[in-house]
Amino acid sequence: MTSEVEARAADSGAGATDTFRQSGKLQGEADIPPERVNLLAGELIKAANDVAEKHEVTYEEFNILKAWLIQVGEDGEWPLFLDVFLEHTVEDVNTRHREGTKGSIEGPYYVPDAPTISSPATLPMRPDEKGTPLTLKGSVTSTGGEALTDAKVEIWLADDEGFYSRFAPGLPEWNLRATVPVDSEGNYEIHGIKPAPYQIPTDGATGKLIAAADWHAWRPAHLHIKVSAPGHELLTQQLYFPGDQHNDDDIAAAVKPELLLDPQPNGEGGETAVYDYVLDAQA
Ligand code: MBD
Ligand code: FE
Repeated sequence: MTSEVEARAADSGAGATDTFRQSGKLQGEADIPPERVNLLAGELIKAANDVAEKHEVTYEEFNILKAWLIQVGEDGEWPLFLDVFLEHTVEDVNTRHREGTKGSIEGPYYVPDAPTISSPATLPMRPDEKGTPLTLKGSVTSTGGEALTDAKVEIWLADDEGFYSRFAPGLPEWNLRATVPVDSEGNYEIHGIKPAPYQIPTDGATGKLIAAADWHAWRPAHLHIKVSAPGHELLTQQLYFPGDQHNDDDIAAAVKPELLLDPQPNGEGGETAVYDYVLDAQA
């Protein structure tokens, strides 16, 4: 069934492009002053020229680069490519000032407004959803230690085969996605599954580069989370599992030691992990 899997991976790339276009992320940001564009675009182009000079790039290599750049766009994989290879640095420089919980990259597969489910929440899942049951629970507080009782936790997970709902056909619309408001004490509890290690789509242009360079396409198993509360900075984050073979060589370089869970067996075949969030107040 290789062709079915390939079709689904390619759909994920194109879906991420549509999702980005509809996300509203460009509003108010389309007006970067010329000095700044000159600085950033100028240095980026200079860096590319320096590589061409240093390694004496051939016309064959130059033309393969052109064809590949065209293909990334045709496959709808610019969000995928940029989120995998660049977002970690952008995330890092934009959250350095924080005292609260560490964040990580959003990646290409977030969708806002997932159904609200009150805590303790069970994620929308198929009756035969594969994967070890996982409960994630904890508190949401300010850096001053007060419970943030109007916080909400959004979560989105790939299924056991590495597919995200809304980006791969054949999955229920909101499978493994939810918005969970904390309870009256500022605590949350979410029941879902432990995702599997994840391979980014290998059949598109991004995968072609990875194969051509003899890299690997793996990310460690991860949970995607956003935690928000009025008056506080939005936390976009991922959580990981100790011992995952790819924690130290994530293709997206998005693992931090503070983001490793410590899940414990719950005695019923599943696991429970506690993770407490601390949000910085908005400046
Ligand atoms: C993912 O699931 C992901 O989290 C990132 C960062 C890139 C591609 C797929
Ligand atoms: Fe992901």
